[in-house]
Amino acid sequence: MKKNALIIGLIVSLFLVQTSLGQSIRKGFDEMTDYEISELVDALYEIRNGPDLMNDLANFHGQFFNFDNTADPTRLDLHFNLPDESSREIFLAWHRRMIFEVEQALQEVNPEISLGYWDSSIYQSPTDALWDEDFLGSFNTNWSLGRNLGSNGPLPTATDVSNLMAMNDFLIFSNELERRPVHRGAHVWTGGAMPTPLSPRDPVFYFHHSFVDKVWQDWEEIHQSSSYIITSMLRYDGTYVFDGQTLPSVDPNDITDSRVYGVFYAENQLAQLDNYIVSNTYNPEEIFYYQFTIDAGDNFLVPAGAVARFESVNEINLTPGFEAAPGSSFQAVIDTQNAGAGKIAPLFAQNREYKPYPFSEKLFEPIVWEEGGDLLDDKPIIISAAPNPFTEKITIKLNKRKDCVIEVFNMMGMKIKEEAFQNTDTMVIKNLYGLSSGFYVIRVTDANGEILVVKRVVKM
Ligand SMILES: [Cu+2]
Repeated sequence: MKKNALIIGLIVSLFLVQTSLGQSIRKGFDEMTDYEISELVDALYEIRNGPDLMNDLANFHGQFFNFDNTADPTRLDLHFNLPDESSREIFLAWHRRMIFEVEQALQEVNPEISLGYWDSSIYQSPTDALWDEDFLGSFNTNWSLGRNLGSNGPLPTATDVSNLMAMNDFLIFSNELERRPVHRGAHVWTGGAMPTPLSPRDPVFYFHHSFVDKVWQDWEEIHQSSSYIITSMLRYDGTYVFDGQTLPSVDPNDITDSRVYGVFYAENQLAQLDNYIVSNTYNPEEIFYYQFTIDAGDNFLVPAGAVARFESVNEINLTPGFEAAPGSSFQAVIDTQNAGAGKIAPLFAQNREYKPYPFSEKLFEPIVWEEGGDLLDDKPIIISAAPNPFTEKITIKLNKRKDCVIEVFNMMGMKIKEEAFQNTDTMVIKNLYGLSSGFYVIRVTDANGEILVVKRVVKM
């Protein structure tokens, strides 16, 4: 069911959302070839010449970093909106869209490259290849980033990651991911710009946020229940102009699967490509490059008229469910050039222009990173709202007993139902079969009318 829904979702988003589709296999930095590393490094230098996207993103990120909404509850921001501001939460979706914007700019320099990710639960040494002078090391001096590797840890453990995977509620997962070392760790451990609101100035930000994005994608594969209350995002609300172009409007609920952007994550020398339709909206030729094994099947479609190429140094397996339709142009090739000494990069490295960021002590003031302790405070959280999608009734479980009122709203904001409950952690709302299918919002308030928690659900 999910697969068909995804494909329909992809088709719908092509026509309605009008996001550009890229394509990429993002791999751990440790799995990138010398060719990919040198091309990516060059492209990172290159995209700061001309319209400086990276600086624009850093300034935007700094400007809308985080606001306490008590003064103006409508003011949006990008971070730390949970657990008490769930209706404004966009952390994971916003950063997914933002790193995709950078990846597209990099692919304009070289369509064969993708972002890589830094799994900071494994790679925890300042001497890892990621920090080599010919990888991300050179940016530290050339861009005045002021890194201080390893100074303020801690980086996450493998247990931190697996604990996240076990969480059932999306908003709890998002909150824990953001505040604890899986996200926070790499920011403080790297030092310099990274623990500040201008962190997107450091290229390692994109490697780190690719990892955060992969953790979300892995979680979504298991739980399939990422869901936002908010339907538009800052910068991607259809009004922001960069370099003469108005950026498309993005509903965070349309990008809860990274495949919407043609983004796949490879690990352990395997890239599994599934549930995707090649569209060429962004790239006239979608190139999926991975040094190790590419397995493609399970509803991976290259429709008539579409152009796609798989390229591996080692192995490509086309398994049942893979389809290249008559009239499509599809190639699967083994990259023999790269099997040996490595593809020779058409270097413009010699002509690199270094554009250091103007150092400003004030702008580099570190963020005070909040611990995730909020979840232990007095506010109840929804453990589950099931079934979701629902048909006739829905059962809501809180993590603690409470006197509360449950309200159900439709997406126009009209209240459909209201029921009060005393000293309970399990509430059943019945007689919902008459509702038309679509999205609804469930709001739990306490006896004083204070909003405790809000959750979006789907009527089948
Ligand atoms: Cu951020």
